[in-house]
Amino acid sequence: MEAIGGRARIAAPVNSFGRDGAMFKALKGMLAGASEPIADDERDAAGKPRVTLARALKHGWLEVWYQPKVSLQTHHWVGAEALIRLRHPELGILGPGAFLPGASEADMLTLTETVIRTALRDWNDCAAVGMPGLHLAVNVPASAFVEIPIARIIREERPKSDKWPGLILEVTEDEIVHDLQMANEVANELRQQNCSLAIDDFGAGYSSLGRLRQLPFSELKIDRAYVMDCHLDKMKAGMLESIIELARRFGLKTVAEGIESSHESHKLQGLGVAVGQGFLFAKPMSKEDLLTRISATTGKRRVEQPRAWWQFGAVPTLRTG
Ligand code: G
Ligand code: MN
Repeated sequence: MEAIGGRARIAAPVNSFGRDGAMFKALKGMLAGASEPIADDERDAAGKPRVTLARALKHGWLEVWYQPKVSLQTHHWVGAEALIRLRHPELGILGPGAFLPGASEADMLTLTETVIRTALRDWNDCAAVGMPGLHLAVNVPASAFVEIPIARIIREERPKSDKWPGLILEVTEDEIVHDLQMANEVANELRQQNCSLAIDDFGAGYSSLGRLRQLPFSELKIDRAYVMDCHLDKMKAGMLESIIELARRFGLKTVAEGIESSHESHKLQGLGVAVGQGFLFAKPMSKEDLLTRISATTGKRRVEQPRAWWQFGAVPTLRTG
């Protein structure tokens, strides 16, 4: 794989930002709720819509939702993970399992770039309702670090406020261990923008512990498989102890994913995990719901700011005070 310097390979996502490009349509749809009718060839024999990422981009059906990450000690929100959802006119809200399998690499890159830009923009709204400390995270396939100028996009589109805590980019461990040099270069560029990498779904794949030490991550997200029933399963608790010890030694913050019960939450807290995410605390929610919930905690009212898609490129002004 080329190092990140290989920016000549910046392809589809940036070019597709043009008037007729996929990015243009994705953003237009996301921001304005635009929708084209579903064509007959987009249905199966029984007339049921066949949903794919390409069609979702074309129709503007994608939305960025957020799932809060909480301090296991205080249960206060400390961050939120951006998760893609598809709002289908006939089928309702769909998760990524329904439309990402089989997607082309170009469409995955368009999606990734759109989510990054959206999360950078959405932080301003979180800050405006009184939660500037909310650390947002996005999921990034390793290929995107080579194909998209992520550091440049962040530099250009990031909120200019000094309260901005940066963006966390979640990458799965097995994807990034293949190219350590690339990962380190990316991490250095990101650090200059106050951003960092997190290992996603840790424990779901396999990676040598020695390798982990060489990787420039600052957060380790423990896979749901280790979390489920960890208060009952001694084997799991033992493995969690090793993972947490490893993270401590390498200076990584631990985040447990998929916490569904208070038993699991207490067990993880006892083992030394600082941050948790899961249905126990909050399910993924639309940005509207996120802002409403933040507003209810901070007491800071939302000021509706309708924003048209063509204003997307502009740096939003930060409302303070
Ligand atoms: O791979 P990653 O951890 O980024 O995926 C997050 C996914 O896990 C999201 O699609 C989200 O809806 C789902 N999820 C989040 N919390 C829980 C949970 O507590 N239980 C279950 N079953 N799924 C969850
Ligand atoms: Mn993730």
